[in-house]
Amino acid sequence: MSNMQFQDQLQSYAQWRHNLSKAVKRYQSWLDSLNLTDPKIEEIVQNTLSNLQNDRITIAFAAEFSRGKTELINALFFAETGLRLLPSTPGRTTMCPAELFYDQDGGNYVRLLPIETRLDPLPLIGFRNKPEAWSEIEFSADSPEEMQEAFREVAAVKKVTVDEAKELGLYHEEVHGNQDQLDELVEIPRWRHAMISFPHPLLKQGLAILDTPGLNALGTEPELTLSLLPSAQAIVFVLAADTGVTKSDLDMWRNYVKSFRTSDQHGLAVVMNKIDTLWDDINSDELVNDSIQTQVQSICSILNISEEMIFPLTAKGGLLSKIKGDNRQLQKTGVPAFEAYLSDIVLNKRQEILLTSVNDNVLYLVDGSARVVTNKMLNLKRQLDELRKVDGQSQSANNKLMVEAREEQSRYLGNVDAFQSSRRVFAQQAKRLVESLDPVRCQDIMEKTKPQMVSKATTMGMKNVMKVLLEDLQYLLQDAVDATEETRRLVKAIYRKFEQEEGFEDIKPQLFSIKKYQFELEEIFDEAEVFRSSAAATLMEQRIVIDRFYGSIIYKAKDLFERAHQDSINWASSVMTPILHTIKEQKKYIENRLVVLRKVNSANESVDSDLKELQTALVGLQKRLDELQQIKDDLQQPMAGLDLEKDHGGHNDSALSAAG
Ligand SMILES: Nc1nc2c(ncn2[C@@H]2O[C@H](COP(=O)(O)OP(=O)(O)OP(=O)(O)O)[C@@H](O)[C@H]2O)c(=O)[nH]1
Ligand SMILES: [Mg+2]
Repeated sequence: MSNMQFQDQLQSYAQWRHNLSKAVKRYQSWLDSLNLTDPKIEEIVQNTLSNLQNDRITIAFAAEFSRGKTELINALFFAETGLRLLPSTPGRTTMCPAELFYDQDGGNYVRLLPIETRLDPLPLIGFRNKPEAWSEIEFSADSPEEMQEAFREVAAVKKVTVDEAKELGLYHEEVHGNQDQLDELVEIPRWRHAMISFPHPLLKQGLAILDTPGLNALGTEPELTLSLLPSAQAIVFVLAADTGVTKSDLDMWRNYVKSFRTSDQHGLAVVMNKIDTLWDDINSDELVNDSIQTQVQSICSILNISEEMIFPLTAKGGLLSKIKGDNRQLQKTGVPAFEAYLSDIVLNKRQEILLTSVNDNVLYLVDGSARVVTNKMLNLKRQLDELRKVDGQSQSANNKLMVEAREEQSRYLGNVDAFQSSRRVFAQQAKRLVESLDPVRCQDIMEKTKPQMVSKATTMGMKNVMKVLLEDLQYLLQDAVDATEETRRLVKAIYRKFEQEEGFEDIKPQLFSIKKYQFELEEIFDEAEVFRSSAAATLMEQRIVIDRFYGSIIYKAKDLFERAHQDSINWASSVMTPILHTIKEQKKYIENRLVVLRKVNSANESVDSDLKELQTALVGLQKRLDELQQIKDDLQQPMAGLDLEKDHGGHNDSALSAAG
């Protein structure tokens, strides 16, 4: 597959995403026009929309230094510039993680975060919102040379004393040799992180690429392992045919990459690069292929992965043949086969995730809306039947109906009372739930642990502080879990009461769930634990790293509590809405009924116009229901040209078809 085909696929993916957004927006205005929206619904719809709009597909490249990650990125995505766009040279080259993407409001730039910011306890995520901390280089996207020049900065280094390097946590014996003079100068990266935005067609379609430096930086910049790699949709691990699987390749695989193998959220591929080093003018192609195959088998057994995950190729060869326009040679390089895989896996995964999110969130609401409209229609139909019955009936029969209507009215008033007292009880309980998730409580725990973590520079000491932190946060969340349980029970009881005593049919509360937050907290700590134990030896003398490491966990945990808190507030303000809707509907029904009966009773006024009005209203509602069905169909539309393994049409159509 050529770059063009990948681009085509990305384009139809972008189109599909756009259609999905349009359907969600149509649902939003549909809700508005019927006055059916509330804060919780609005939040879910907005979240889904922003997920769809900000959706980026990130491919991350991770490996030991000099395996050819950057060369592979050049070959895969940027060959049409005719240049080696990102710096790739023998030895260590890429010095800081570099994110390539297209910033819709930002134009063309390389933004660079100075390495000294490592001394600041603010984690990398925090710096994203501090533009003043970054240096910026602008360039013209029409000039590949200017771009190449600007991109060279990701390889920039500077000289500092051993002492300064140690303070930054960047002194490594295996890189710098054994320096016993503290004022000796050593090289360290100039930048901590690079964000590169330019209007490349693939980036404009929502592709983002993460190039990482070799192992060292992974060991010292926890965010790579804690948030950058896990947030990528696909991870590409690169090995080189001329070095085979070395011990440090294996360490890196085990500590940072392997865990993605079993993840549903990520695609993982292993590239065996530099197969050109096995090419040979004397041996036949067949012999060369055999030796490639032998290496592939050996990688399979060492990494314990299946053969279809491995892609033998030459990045350098791919880049050169693309630049020369030599298509035959390009096929031989193995790059096109890998491109095809990337486009399939990335787009499939992304599509699956988005469809699941739409399915779990918006479709649930659509079904609820359908139920509301269906109930309205049933009420109208009842009124219509009644009107037809009373039209032309005897006075006494009508009087009987009038009595019935009044009885129903007092039942309604009873419901209003019952609802109000339930709502009071619920408000008490909801307050307890919302308070249990108050981010201030999380903040208190963090602040309590912080001085302890700074003072404990030994592995054992850190491990204990970490354990205490984890337990405290889990305890906090457990309290919220208990509050959630009680609240759920109460809500269910209230709904049951209205269902059994008042005959409210088919109204279901949306229940607040805390599971996803529990799960997320555990994931944060799992990731932290992997990082902590894998880099333990290095960490011992690197207090800043520890500090930052905790900093990023704390940042994530705080963010989690803030989201859960907001979620509980929105939920509390809207969980009673379905009952309220039904009661309002009941009120409208009774009022209409009384008006009609009075009319019929007083002067022999004709009810023809009322009949017509009801019929028109019914037709109108049926139209709204049809619109909703169309929106639902559009929300479930998979992207053209991609097969999905999973069936996402899980929701049944009962509510929509019932009224049809
Ligand atoms: N023979 C051969 N050399 C390659 C190939 N791919 C990359 N190289 C060379 O390998 C060297 C390292 O490549 P890089 O792309 O800089 O490697 P990297 O993995 O990005 O390394 P760091 O940035 O240091 O982490 C460069 O000199 C490349 O030209 C290939 O397919 N064949
Ligand atoms: Mg590189």
